[in-house]
Amino acid sequence: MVPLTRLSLGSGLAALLALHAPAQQPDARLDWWREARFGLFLHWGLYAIPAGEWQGRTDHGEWIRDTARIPVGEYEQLQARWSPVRFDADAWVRMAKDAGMRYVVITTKHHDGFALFDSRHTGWDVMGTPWRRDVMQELADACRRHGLRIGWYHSILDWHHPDYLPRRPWEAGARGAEGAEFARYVEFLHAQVTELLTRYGPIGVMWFDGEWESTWTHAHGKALYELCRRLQPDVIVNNRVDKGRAGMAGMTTGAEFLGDFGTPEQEVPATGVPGVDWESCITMNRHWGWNRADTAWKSDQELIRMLVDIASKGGNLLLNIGPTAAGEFPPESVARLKAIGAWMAAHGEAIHGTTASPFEALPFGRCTVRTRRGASTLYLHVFEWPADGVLMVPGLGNELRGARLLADPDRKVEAVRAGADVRVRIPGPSPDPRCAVVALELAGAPLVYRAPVVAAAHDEFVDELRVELRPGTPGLDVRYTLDGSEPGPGSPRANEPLVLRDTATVRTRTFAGDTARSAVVTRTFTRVRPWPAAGAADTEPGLHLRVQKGAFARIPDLTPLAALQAVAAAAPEVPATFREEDVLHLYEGFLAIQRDGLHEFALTSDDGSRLWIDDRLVVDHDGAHGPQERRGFAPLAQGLHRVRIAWFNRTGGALLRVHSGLAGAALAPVPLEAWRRPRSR
Ligand code: FHN
Repeated sequence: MVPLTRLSLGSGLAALLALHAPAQQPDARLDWWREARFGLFLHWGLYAIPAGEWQGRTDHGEWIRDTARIPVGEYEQLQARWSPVRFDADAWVRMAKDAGMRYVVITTKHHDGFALFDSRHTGWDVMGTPWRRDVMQELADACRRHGLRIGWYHSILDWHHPDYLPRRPWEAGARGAEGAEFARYVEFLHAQVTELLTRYGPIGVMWFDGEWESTWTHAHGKALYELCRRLQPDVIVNNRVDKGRAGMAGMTTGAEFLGDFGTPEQEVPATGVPGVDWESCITMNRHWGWNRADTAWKSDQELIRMLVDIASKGGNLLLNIGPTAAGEFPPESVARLKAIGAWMAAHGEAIHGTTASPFEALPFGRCTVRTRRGASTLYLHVFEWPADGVLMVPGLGNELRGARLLADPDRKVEAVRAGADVRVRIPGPSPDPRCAVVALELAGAPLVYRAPVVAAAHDEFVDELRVELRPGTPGLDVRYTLDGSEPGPGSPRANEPLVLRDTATVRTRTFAGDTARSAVVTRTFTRVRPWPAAGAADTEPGLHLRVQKGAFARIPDLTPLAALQAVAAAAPEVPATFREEDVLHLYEGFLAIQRDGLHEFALTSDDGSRLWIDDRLVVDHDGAHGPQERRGFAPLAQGLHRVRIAWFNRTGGALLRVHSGLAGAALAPVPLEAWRRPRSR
């Protein structure tokens, strides 16, 4: 039996109470948008004419004026070539509607500044082309004919307007900023937004972008948000109007920033956030604007599962198409819209008007929910069809009222209670391997007893480990066993955290009295021996550093660096003033560990980095990325341990920092005196 010591539960209870703090009332203005769940994003403009190609390179997109460094005068010549003779707004909107999309967001103006609408504030617009048609007017009218909402993508950033600052670095000389006044650009921006919100009828969404440059401030964002809401009080405005977006993860970082929804880009958040509205914008291939050479198309299965995953987390999917210069959707995009539409024809009720899953995770796929007075429907989205035809729905407490297969309503589906869970049996093959959906009819709103939370610093420990067992649903008892047997009503209650001093398998579930209410959670914690310290060595403070120039995308084979002359370094870090690009650092020496234990290490770097201790890879944070942290663990005995840290910086920002601490404790910078190198003779 494992000796146990009991500790107080104060902090755990506080955390549970915070878990269920009341969310602020959702803004009914977004109700249509939440119900929609699915929209079409369109990136269209002059950049469709070169179709991604310029002077032999074929990887450009809507940024081509910048990535191909096209002087503004040369880029302006595209205006005379704009003639999308096959543009048909009705055809576009019908394809979107048939795909199950409920709204369309189109680029009124991208970063190149070219307006796809008739703007009275510039000649750099579609009326200055031989084609002379207002795309926004035609698309807005078509959307209204087909019952879809229309939204405007509008770039704050503008590489054409003489008053926009800053200039692109590569053209700052040729296109000087003398006389440029950003305030005057802001007036122009407001004037065009006013045109877009006063001349085209009710607009569903203002989708701003290009807010990241330093000239755009929170004050500008606030004024622009207020302008939009003053002109159309019901319009929804994304969070890129202001300065609060957390990079490509897209969520808003603080309550002081404006914007009605978060905007993850090319990614789907790991989980939804109750009470937070968000929409992931995703391309069908790799480019937003049309690129003829881009054949990296996502499959319709990938796109359907992405839509399901997003809806199961309470978000929206804004799926992008880059129409061609002729005014057509690429055939690959059309095919994917049709495939998604065929799936939505049978499964749309499991997406539109649904809310997020009440489960933390489901082994077979995802779940969305539709609630109504006194009843609800769980839509079980099955990605992995079970060979035995059985789906287990964990911890579902509701009375069952029926079950059906959306794609094959005549097929027999049996749903029965199995203790704390519900067992759904659907003999035979999946009716849609991309994603089959079982609708489970329930009495009342979903009642899901979440499995207990098993909180511990790590799955391994050196001397002892604190393990906290918390009910996933407040108010239930948590019972557990430590010998691998199934917890029952007579098993010990986890009223306080456990302290393990030997390897143990914890199995736990929640109970209401003697009735099991949740699934069983099983986790094994292993006591390990610490890695032995190196023998006594004559060392001095600091590390050896070897430096190699080169453009790295990943950490290379480090063997060749041994031939390089080492210099002294106080620690594996770079100063905030560090600006060197295309460089690799290799730090080597010892790390002095003060006491036996499971130690945790955090590497924060821009770009990639790796940490080895005693030649074992402890943190792998390789790859080209921005300033991000990654952690790892190592069981270490007191004494000196060999250490190596490799880090490279490509271009732009540079950052390297190492924090450490005993697992479960707060991490702190490694003390300088802990870095040791062999004493130089
Ligand atoms: O720079 C733009 C990019 O061209 C594209 O419009 C995406 C889609 O939202 N947004 C910006 C990149 O984050």
